[in-house]
Amino acid sequence: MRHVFGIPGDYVLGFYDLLSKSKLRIVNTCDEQGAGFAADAYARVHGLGAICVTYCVGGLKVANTTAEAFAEKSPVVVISGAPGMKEREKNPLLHHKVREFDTQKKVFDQLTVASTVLSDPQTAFQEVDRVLHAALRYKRPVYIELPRDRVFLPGIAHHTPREIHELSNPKTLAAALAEAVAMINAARKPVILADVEVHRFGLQEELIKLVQKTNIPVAATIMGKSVIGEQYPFYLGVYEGAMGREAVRLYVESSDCVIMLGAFMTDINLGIYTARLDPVRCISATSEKLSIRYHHYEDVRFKDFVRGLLKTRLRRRAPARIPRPPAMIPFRLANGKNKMTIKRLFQRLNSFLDDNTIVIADVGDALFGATDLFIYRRTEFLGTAYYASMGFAVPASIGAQLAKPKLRPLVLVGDGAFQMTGMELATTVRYQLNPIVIVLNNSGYGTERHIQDGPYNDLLTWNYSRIPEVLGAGRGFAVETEEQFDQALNAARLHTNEFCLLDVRLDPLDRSPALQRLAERLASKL
Ligand SMILES: Cc1ncc(C[n+]2csc(CCOP(=O)(O)OP(=O)(O)O)c2C)c(N)n1
Ligand SMILES: [Mg+2]
Repeated sequence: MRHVFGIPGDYVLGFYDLLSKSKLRIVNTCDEQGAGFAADAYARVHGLGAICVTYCVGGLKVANTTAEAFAEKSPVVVISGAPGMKEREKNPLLHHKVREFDTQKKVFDQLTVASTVLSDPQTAFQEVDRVLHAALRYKRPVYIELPRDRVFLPGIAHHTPREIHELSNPKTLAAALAEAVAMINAARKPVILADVEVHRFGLQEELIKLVQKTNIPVAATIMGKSVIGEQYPFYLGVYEGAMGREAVRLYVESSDCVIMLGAFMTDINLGIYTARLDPVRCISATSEKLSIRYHHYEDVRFKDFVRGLLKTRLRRRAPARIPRPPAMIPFRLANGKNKMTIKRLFQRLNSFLDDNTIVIADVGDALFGATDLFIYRRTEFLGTAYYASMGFAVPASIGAQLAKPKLRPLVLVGDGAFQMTGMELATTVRYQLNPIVIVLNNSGYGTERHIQDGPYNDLLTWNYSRIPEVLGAGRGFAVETEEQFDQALNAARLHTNEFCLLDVRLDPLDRSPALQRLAERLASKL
């Protein structure tokens, strides 16, 4: 890890000074929430991310982004400054304190897998090891509080960071693998359902090897979209119950052995619970549990199970006939003067993406429409398809690009979400990043309009394409027609030294087919 995101304050200034003299690079965002989303994206792409903020006023602002990292399994280390231990005696009213000195710590206990207050130099290093280990083991956020009078105290000398390697119980692992192999080999029509943890645990190569070894086809969930390059011939598409493509649903639900790898059974992942996956036909392996039919195995690590499968005698079968994602329709400008629509926007983007793009979708039709995008390489798609906090995408592009500078982010963001955190574009200018940001400007909270509409779904229209004037950098494009969109994208591709923002004006009621299906389901649940 080479970057730490955040905003300083007096309770953490001492540590910021140490940070600035270290090999880590501090990335200042405009708002702590921006830092939180950036660190989350950094963690998703790189494997670990960090934010450093001040006590309560900063810390509580990243409660939401930490909640997201927890819910969607992203290992973010939250470091917060705090009043010194000496200052806490007699409970004085120091600035930023909410109720008790440990109020913020208690909040983060709920939002992280491990937390610590580094109050004792004797145990501080061990504590850091413990929480970092938890972040890596569970791929979830952790919290480290630094009382400001402890920052410069020496810890115990000669500490070597302990690498803790948790092991599977070899006998349980062997038994689980034996049952899995027997079930898979006996199956007539096995299928793999790959989800988010394949990405978080870096098992994409193993997944491809497993498929190559067995010729078993793969579907992904919407959260796991792009864990496998979508150009692979054994890739079915996104499975999301009745919400997704019917051919994929039929194939997966008629399988007699669904091998679910790292699957997260959320409502959106399961197409608002329209998925029909009978446990008796399933193998489900995650970092938390392993079940095969109705049997549960304890103490088997997800990685060991997936790697273990590669070493077993899984039968190689004749390639099955599978439904493939629909061929990309080459985008042709039928009539350039046509008004832009969501559907045409995604069609055009399909041919724009290449190996060097990372697509980052915010909540709303940016995410739903993106289901049908064709992602070339694995992992190069980020979205918050479960916790679904608006405002993720623009700051996430900062974290993603710093984690992998070769990638140029393509941000898809609704106007509502953009109004929350879009000004983090300033941070992209400061750190010389160059995202292409497409604002889906439908004058409001479009997703909600389709569930239940009212004046509360309207937004003030901003002149998004003129933001570069305010920031003194970047290029803006106002897009009304297909022709303008096409031209703006081409110009953005060539304009690589700073951000480009496309303000794409859409009809307030326009929507992608995926959003239409989703809104119908959600409206029936109100
Ligand atoms: C932080 C946050 N606040 C509120 C919501 C509820 N919500 C879900 S979708 C949505 C509208 C999103 O509007 P916009 O970003 O313009 O995208 P669109 O739906 O128009 O495509 C809202 C308000 C949310 N998901 N996250
Ligand atoms: Mg909108």
